[in-house]
This record gives sequence, structure tokens and C-alpha cells, in this order.
Amino acid sequence: MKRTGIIASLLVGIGLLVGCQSKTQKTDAQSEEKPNVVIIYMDDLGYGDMGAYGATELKTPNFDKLAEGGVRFTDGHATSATCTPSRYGLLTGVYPWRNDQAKILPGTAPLIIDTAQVTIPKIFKEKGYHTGIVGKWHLGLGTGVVDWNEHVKPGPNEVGFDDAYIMAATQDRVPTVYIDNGYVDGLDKNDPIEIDYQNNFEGQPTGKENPELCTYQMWHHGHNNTIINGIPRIGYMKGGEAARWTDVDMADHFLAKAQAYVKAHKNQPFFLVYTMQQPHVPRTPHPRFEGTSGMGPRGDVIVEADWCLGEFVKTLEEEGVLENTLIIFSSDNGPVLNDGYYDDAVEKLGDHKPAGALRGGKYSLFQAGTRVPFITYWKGKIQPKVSDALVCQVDILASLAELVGSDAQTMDSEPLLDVMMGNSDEGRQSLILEATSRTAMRSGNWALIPPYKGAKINTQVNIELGNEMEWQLYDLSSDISQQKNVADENPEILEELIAEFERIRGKEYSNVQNLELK
Ligand code: NG6
Ligand code: CA
Repeated sequence: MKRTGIIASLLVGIGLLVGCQSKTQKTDAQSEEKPNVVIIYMDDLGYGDMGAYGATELKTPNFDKLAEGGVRFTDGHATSATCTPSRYGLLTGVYPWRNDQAKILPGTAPLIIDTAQVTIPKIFKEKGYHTGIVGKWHLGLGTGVVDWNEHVKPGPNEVGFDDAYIMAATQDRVPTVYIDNGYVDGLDKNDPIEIDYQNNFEGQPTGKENPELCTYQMWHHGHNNTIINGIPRIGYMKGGEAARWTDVDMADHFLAKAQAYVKAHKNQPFFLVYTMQQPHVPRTPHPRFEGTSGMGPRGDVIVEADWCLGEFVKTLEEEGVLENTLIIFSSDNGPVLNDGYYDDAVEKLGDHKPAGALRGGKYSLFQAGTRVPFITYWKGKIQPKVSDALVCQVDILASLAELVGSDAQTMDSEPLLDVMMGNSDEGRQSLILEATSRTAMRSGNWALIPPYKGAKINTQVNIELGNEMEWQLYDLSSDISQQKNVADENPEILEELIAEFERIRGKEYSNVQNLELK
């Protein structure tokens, strides 16, 4: 019996059955009381990168099935337009701009989550859940100097995950190895790993000096240090040959780990974070996905990720836990085409619009930086709908705390369980967004961007960053593409919004000294 009646669940809900059974003798009623939760987190998937959000050229049937069978949020946000800060905001429920370490990290960076801090997995653990993470981490490991040949800690295990099978940083950064609960998977101790982000190891080829060895993909900007699997990376690596990952197998590898996690823990409540690496660079589809999108590797890895999601959901179903599992699907930041390799992302794009109608992209303070696909799905529990409520990944912590009856709170996370379940459209009133250490604000349908010095466009990736020497104000209800700055026409609203922004953000936010110049 997978579902109990409404009365039984109400009884369970108010706790009458709590404590009647030991954890190992769990009843169906108790497993309903404690639904599993899975967060599926994409890397650089844009607002327009799936059918349900408007893509027509790119086929994503499994993403769409989730979106069309759950709540599809049209105004869901990451906290940041880059990865590390977004992941920090997601797991801790604290805005990343409050932590000056929450920036794109090298593979050698120390852990940036305080081990005493509240995190989503800790909340679940306290409620008797098993907790796991599979995939990209990118929140730092260790306390300063990491010896990759020993137990690498603190890391995910020390901030609440019972089980962690991760890559340390990104697919384009060394070390290019998987880490299994703090130990490099498959390491031969006679071939120790050495990592350096400043200096090369003597005699080792690099992308810069040996372009002829970049046989899988060539660097365009950055990414010209150690070459692994014919792909030049960020950072230098020596040793650990047997442990090095095979890029084209990464999607299958993480999928298998996520599936194994479900199979191993299906008989107890679990919380799993499955963070896929696609479509971040280097884009390395398994050969069976090569050419499937017609858009080159970027499209192909999205097709691959879509397949992975389908397989993963199938596993939940086959293991009999789909109807007792809340799935939250989102992305860590907006899209980018050329992010440092020659991979035809621009050349083969065709009419596809990775950001949909939004302006900007990854790294940008415009909406495409943080506004991303955001879906909640719970078969049989959540009724399909489209929600225009303003929600943010920083709210997942407090919302899931509500779900499991925890009173854990953080200063920034708003409890929006009703909204995430599709029972209310009352999202946040306002939201602070971050992009490469700059911040902006959403308040209702207004988007406010303070003045910032700096390039208007990052010409390497060809993305508008949102920098202007004046305040920008956009009315997204009539101008979702942020084409018309209406700050001058709305002096009173501007003043109110600036006051609201400064109340939350404090006064030290801009690199422009004279903020009177509006
Ligand atoms: C940038 C990298 C980019 C990507 C990004 C992190 C260069 C020139 N660019 O510094 O390729 O790795 O960092 O992406 O090195 S994120 O999604 O993890 O934030
Ligand atoms: Ca990312």
C-alpha cells in the first residue's frame, strides 16, 4: 500500500502515530508522513533551455514531463548568477552575498559552509532521514591545504550529508577525480595526486604550450593548464592517473550513483541532492548522445541530462517511492554559450534561445542570470499548474523545514511550502540577487539594478552584465526583456525601492562612489 487515506494522513500529520514504531519497523503511514525529497540541480541550464519553458528546437521530454505534471514556476530564481554562491544559498538558506567567500572557487578552496551552520541536510538528519549528495559540489573542501591522497575533510559529510559522491569543483577544474565520502575514488597510493592552481609541475604539457594535445576540445579563453582526456583544464594536476574520470561517462556515472542511492535507502526516508554537471563546460556528451540535438555539444548534453532525469524518475517509480517523493528541479544560474572552449555552442545554436525572452545570462544582473527553470513535482500530491509567484532557491530550506515539521530557520529563507506545493501563489515580495559580487533587487514586478562601474558586456562570453553608471529600473509586467529603463519616469517608486534595497542589503553595495548620480 503506497498511499493511506486522508484521515490516516491527517492523524499522522498531527503526530498521533509518532513514536509508535521504531525506525526499522516503519509503517506505510510513517513513510507517508516522511516523504522523500530529491533536489535535481542543473549547472548553467537557462530559462529557455527546455520545452516546457518555450524551447522548440531543443527536445526535453523528461524535463517537460516533470514541469507539466508539477508546479512550473515562471519566476523562480537562483540566488546568484554563478555556481558557488547559488549552491551556498540553496543549502544554507542564507544569501550568498553575506559570505564574502561565496565566489566561483578553485578546486583547492576550503569549505565555505561553516560546519556549525544550519543546512537542509542537517534539518533532514534531525528528523531521522538519510541524506545524500551525488554530483557537482563546488563549495570548497578542507580547511586550507588539501592532501588529496588522504581523507579530504571537512566537506559534504561534515555539513549534513551521510553519503557524498562528488566532483570537488567543476568539470573544467582540477582535480578531475570523483570523491567518495572524502576519499578519491580509485586512487592508487603509489601515484599520488598533486594539485596547484598557480604553478605547473615540471615537464607537464599544458593547453597553452601544447595545443596539439587538446584533441577532444580546444580552449578559447582560460582553460589552458593541464590537459586531461584531450581537454585542457583550469589548474595543474599531476598523478592520480587511475582515478581520473572519463568525461564522456560522467553523466552515466553520476546517474548510476544516484540510482544506487535510491535503491539502498528506499526503505527509510531520504533526502538526496543530485547535481548534474550539464550543460556546464566542457560539454562532453556520451557518444550515444553526440549529434542528437543538432546544436553541437551544448544541446547534446542537455538531451543527455534530460535522459538522465527520465532514467532517475523511472528508478523512483520502479523502487515504489515515486508517489512518496517530492522532486524539486532547478538550475544554479542562467545560460552561457561560449564559456571558454571551442565547442560550437554559438555556431550551431540556430534559433534556440537559451534564456528565452530574458536579457543577460550567466554572470549577469539582468534576469537571465538568476531566473531559471524551477519545478516542484510530487506524483499524486501536487496538482499540475503554472505559478507566477516569485520564489527563490534560498526559500527551499525553510519550506522543507515546514514539510518535515522542523522549526529550523535562517535570516533569508522564507517558508513557502504552500507555494511550492501549488496551493498558494503568494510568493516573496522582494528578493536580492547576486552576480559576481554585485547585487540587485526584485520587488514585485520591479527589477532594480544599482549603478556599477565596469564593462557592460563580458566580451569573452558575450553577455550583458547589467553595469550602468545610473540606477536601472524595469517594469517586468510589461517589459520582461528589460529593454526600457523607467527609473527617470518613476522617481517616487525608485526612491522607495532604493530604500527597501538598502534596508536589506545595507549601504555598501556599489563600486560607484557618488550614488546620487541617478
Ligand atoms: C569561470 C570560467 C568558466 C566557468 C566559471 C564557473 C574562465 C575563463 N571561465 O571563471 O568557464 O568555469 O568560472 O562556472 O576560467 S560556475 O557555473 O561553476 O559558476
Ligand atoms: Ca553553474
